[in-house]
Amino acid sequence: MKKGSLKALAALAVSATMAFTGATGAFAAKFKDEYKLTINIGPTYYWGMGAIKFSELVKEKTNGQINIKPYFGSSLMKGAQLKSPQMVAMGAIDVAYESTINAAPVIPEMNIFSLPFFINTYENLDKLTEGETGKMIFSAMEKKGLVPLAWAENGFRQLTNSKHPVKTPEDMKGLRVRVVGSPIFIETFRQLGADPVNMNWGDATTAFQQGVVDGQENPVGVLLPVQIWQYHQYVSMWNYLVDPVIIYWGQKEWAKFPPEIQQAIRESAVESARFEKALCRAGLDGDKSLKILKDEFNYVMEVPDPIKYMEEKGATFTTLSKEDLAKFIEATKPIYDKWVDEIGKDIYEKAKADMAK
Ligand code: X2X
Repeated sequence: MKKGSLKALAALAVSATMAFTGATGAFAAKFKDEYKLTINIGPTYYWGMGAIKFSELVKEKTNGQINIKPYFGSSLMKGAQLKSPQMVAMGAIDVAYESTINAAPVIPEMNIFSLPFFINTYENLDKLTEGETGKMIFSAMEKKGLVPLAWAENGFRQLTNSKHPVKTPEDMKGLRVRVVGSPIFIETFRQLGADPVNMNWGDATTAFQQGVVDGQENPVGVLLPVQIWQYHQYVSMWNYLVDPVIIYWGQKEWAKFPPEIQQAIRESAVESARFEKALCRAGLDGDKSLKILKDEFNYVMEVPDPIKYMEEKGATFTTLSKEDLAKFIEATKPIYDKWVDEIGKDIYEKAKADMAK
């Protein structure tokens, strides 16, 4: 074959490939090799499994065109867990699978979930995220240069400690508790007479091992992978507040995607969030989430009853009665006096109205 005809053949092959890949072919060259995802915890946490599911679904639904790599333990920010919204808005990180607690310093409306003893049940939480409150948070994110995609979950946060069962505010006195460095947490624990120590999650696990703190607060889905019972025997199931997880992209980068790619990513976020939320709630909401996992995702939980599992490992659970909770509500009133204004009266009223529906 002559040199000229070989060239012609190659040109033909190129144009055939372009015709074959269709409309997206025109964009293909613009996609990055890797889209960086930030997440504060590790891959073995339910929350981490949600991020992995998200990246797998995106790959599948975009025919391999979009490749998301999760960076665990806030490693893109050297562990500085409260920095994700700025980094994503700037475009230094593409996407976050992040807790509302970690984004609240930038989006104060998210502190609505951190008002102590305000939400308390999954039913209330769903009313907020699916209601006017959720819309208001998403629009606040849009104003900060973010594209919110879906609501996932970390969960209702429970108190653990190595000293004694905590049932009333008196039991909190002097307890050295690791909290996230978000101001509402520090103030709430001070208000209860505890000694809060703010620390990134990356340092917290070492602090538990070394006994630098007496306690911490996190949902069951975090207590399991860190095997908290090894350090803290006592667990108070007080559902005092909750952190949803939101999957969000940065607006500038998002605008570069053609609509069908945006659609595929959005669908993947929603589907992964449904899976992740069910993992976090499994065994804590009757058989509802266990059934979602089995029926929709063909997934069988390794730990279908997390409380029983932790008890068998040596944890002692304390459940708070209505009277005990009333004491905590009374003791944390000053937090509302200050924080409702900071979060916004408007969203506070919307949240109450959503829960009353
Ligand atoms: O830092 C925490 O406590 C954690 C892991 O729950 C969050 O990222 C909010």
